[in-house]
Amino acid sequence: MGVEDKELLKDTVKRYDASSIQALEGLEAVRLRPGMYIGSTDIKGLHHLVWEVVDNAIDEHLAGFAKRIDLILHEDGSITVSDDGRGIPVDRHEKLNKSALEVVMTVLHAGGKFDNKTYKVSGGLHGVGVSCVNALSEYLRAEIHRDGHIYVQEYRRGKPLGEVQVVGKTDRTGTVITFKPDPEIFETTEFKYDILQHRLQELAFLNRGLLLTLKDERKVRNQEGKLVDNPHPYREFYSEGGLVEFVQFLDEGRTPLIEKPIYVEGREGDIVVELAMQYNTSFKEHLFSYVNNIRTSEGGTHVQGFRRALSREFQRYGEREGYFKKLKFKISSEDFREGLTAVIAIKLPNPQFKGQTKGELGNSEVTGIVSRIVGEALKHYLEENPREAKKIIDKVIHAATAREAARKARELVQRKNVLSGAGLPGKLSDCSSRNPEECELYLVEGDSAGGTAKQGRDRHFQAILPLRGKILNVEKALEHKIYENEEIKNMFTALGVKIEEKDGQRVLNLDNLRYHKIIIMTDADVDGSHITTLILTFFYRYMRELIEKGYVYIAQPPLYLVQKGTKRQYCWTEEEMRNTVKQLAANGKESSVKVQRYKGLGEMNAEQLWETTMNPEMRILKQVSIQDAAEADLIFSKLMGEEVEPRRRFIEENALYANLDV
Ligand code: 0RA
Repeated sequence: MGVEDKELLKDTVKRYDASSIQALEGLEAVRLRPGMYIGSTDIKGLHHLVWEVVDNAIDEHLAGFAKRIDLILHEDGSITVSDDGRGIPVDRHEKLNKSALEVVMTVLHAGGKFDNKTYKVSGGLHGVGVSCVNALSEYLRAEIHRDGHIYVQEYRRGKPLGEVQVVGKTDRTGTVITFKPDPEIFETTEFKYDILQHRLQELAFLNRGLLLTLKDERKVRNQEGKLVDNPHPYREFYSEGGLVEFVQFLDEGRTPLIEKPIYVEGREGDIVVELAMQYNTSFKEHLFSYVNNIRTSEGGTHVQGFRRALSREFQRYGEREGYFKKLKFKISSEDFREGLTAVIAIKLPNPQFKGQTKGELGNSEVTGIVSRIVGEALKHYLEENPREAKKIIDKVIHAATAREAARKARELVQRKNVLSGAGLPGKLSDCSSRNPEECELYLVEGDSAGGTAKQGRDRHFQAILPLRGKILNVEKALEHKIYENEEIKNMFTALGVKIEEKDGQRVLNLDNLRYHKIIIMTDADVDGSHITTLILTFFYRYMRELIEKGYVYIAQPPLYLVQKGTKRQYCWTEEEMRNTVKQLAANGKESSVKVQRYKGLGEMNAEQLWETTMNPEMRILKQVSIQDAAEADLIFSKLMGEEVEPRRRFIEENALYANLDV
């Protein structure tokens, strides 16, 4: 036993002796209140199990051991996560009379006590320990390769099925964990390829040099419901270039302004800062931030530090070189970020997360550190690359000029609305109530579905605004064009919100907001989800406060109507539909049951639409979180580049993902 291991075990023993009873009850607590440990028991919570194990494996990579992590989705619904790290310690302690492996797998938070992980995440949903995964699995098998031996222990719902066994010899080290999520706990136990794939892709960029693989051995059902081989049996995720490649990936389809992304790496004390940034010819900012590999979709002190450094260094440089002399108005910090695509990833020992969804970094010491590291590097870059610097400054000046034009256009539109009385759009079928708290606005794709919704609604509190075709592509449009767009003008006036400008920053005035539920209702097909994504992107960029306040929802129309005789039942998933067919057929033939698949809202009549999608007693509404919207924005930033080919390919590859079913 190594000195380090001894120390680790001492720690465990201490903890174990002190609170053995509590510890034994620990996993029961996880099963009683799974939401407290993994956030939820829906599809998100289910995948948290996988990320918990993967996070541990990544810690082994960060500690300098694991080079690869392999995921296998098995036919029986279980998943294997294996790595080539050190392997979970297996040493047996005399007093404890338990293997360290068993302690890590069955004692809440023992994993953390064990190795004092430097960048362990606290506060967020990750970092709860592999014992939680064990507690929430119907079955789990841990296989450890260490010191030349293969050790195995199996568990059922967190309880060991036996002792740790030595089952063979090995010449490698690592951990292989196979688990099957417990259907008693989770609403759904089916892992989604797309969720896994996107996160692995992201992790590969965030951890350069780490190989991540995903093998899907499951059969899938085709259109006719037949089992066929998986269309994507195996994929590898690997990035040599890390964040630089991440930025290039995000900007695929956009035209870069400078030759290659600017890359910054630095460290102050325990805090490691990494940044890659590029400017492109678009007009939008795409900034993605991470803390210990976790996306911070609400930003925080690290983002603040970056922005501070960016404005400061470009402002100084531009002034010193006399580039701003001819300008008639002030440059705002927003102007330095137009057309900027950046990824900032920091690592720190005790992150504090705050905000609506804990997606915002709170550690105040981080702002100054990031600002110093990034500022120093940018100053250097500008000195060394005057030609690139000039290109960026030109772009900044252009942005400031466009912002000024947008302000004028916006004020014109907003003034007109005020001047023309109520100014509500002609297409709006308003509700009769004037109490925003009970009022709902349905944003409906297409005039015909809009008509059905108008007939079907409860006009007391439900208003309908049909949107024609695809609303303006916010990603590509110049800001002032946005305010000239009919659909977008209608949304602003129907909602009763105004954009105002304070110190060059846009702020949304919600004082006259007319509805507290804004419900996006589109077809349940690829086009529909595309439009939903588009509308969400718009809200995220121009009316983010509405999402933050929880006012934005997505309607979920049913996918199937199952009928037998006079019995009718709506179904929202394929699984539900199959079960309903079985139920209704009872002992009769399944062919006596009629299944209608709804492709669009247009296939429902007013009564059906009310019954399934609009009636508050019956309907399913998905509240949009800032994370959903940020996700939509990420999808869009790739979807809506300037070149057609990558966009088409991306839509094809992400048709499923784009429905935000995450
Ligand atoms: C406790 C201590 C050490 C590593 C691990 C747990 C560990 C956990 C997992 C979960 C998946 N893969 C893993 N790899 C390692 C430290 C090991 C040592 O000091 O030798």
